[in-house]
Amino acid sequence: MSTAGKVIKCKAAVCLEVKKPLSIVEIEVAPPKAHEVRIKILATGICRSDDHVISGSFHSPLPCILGHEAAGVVESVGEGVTSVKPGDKVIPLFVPQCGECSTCLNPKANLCTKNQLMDCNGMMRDGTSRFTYKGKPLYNFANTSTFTEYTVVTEDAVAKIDAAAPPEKVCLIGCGFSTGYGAALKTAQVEPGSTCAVFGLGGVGLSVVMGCKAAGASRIIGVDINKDKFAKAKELGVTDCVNPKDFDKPIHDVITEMTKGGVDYSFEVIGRTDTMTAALAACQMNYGTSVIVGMAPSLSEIKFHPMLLFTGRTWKGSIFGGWKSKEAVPKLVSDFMTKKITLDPLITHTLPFDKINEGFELLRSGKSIRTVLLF
Ligand code: COD
Ligand code: ZN
Repeated sequence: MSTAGKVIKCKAAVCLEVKKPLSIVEIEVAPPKAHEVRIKILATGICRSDDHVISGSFHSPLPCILGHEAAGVVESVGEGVTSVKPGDKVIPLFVPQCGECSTCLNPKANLCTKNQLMDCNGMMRDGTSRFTYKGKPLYNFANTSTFTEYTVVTEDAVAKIDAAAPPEKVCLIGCGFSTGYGAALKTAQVEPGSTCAVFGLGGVGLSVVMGCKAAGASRIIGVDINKDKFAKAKELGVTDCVNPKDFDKPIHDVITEMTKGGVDYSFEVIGRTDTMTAALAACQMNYGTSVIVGMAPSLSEIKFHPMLLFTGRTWKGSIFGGWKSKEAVPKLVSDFMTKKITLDPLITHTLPFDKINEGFELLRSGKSIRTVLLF
């Protein structure tokens, strides 16, 4: 029996309050309105950004449904939707691509002005929610909300992908992989033979490593305070691993000495202001470029000596790897299908959706790179 046009009752993991486990409850998901798409989620990854909301370090209105790294299948579409149809395999996009705004019209930019990352009000664009729990609306997260059996997104926040793509793998293209890989290839545009330093060797940092390697970097220095991350980092292309805890001087001084003046490209993939400045200081003063990939806590500010930039360094940020989401995601999925890119090393755990809180514990304890939840 078709569910199109009807309210769907389904299971979701709801974040009711900060610093508490998610609650697995039954919610109601309204049909998509015009230019919206309702998706049945097949697999979703757990990303550190979701945990930033649970821990309270990143503010998003609650109660909400987190999750932004997923793959699924279109259940139904609202009026006027033309780019996807029921049955299509898709990846929701936490950075939309409307195709019309000043960003979308500029080939150099990807952060569509319709994104909800900066001032997330947790609602659809008409100011209402498609999710209801106990008769009250639930907020969404980052245009996507994938910790639920069904979600509704706008048409510009969903990409159609190869029908044969395995959802339990390609869900990572919805965030972690693309964010890191693109930071190296698109934002920094790492060149063959260059030296790189990657601060933070989680799922996103390792994807930066893969991007640096694909670009032909000759030396990739991996920085992490958890030495258990080093074996996999080396497998993926890191040439030197350094643990800031092993030195009694600042890590940027260590890297500057190792590279006789600093790296060509550094990446901050932790989300801390102190490591953002350290990564900037670790790149070569005349021509080094440092890319901020991690999201710092909502209320944080950075204090740094202007000399770090005055001497010539470039400081950049990168969201979703600089990719124009709706057009890049299907291509990245094709690259996975043709084995140009690999995702398997990033997936350390696969759990049923009901064990989502266990998945978050694995992330917090540093034991997992990516946990993928299956529905
Ligand atoms: N020095 C060195 N390494 C450290 C330090 C430190 N002081 N503190 C932590 N680390 C290491 C940890 O041991 C860990 O290995 C790594 O840093 C962080 O990895 P994870 O697994 O916790 O996190 P990831 O890789 O899943 O995500 C990291 C991001 C920083 C990318 C993420 O937290 C984030 O901020 N994402 C925002 C980017 C974005 O665009 N999000 C949009 C979705 S809403
Ligand atoms: Zn993410």
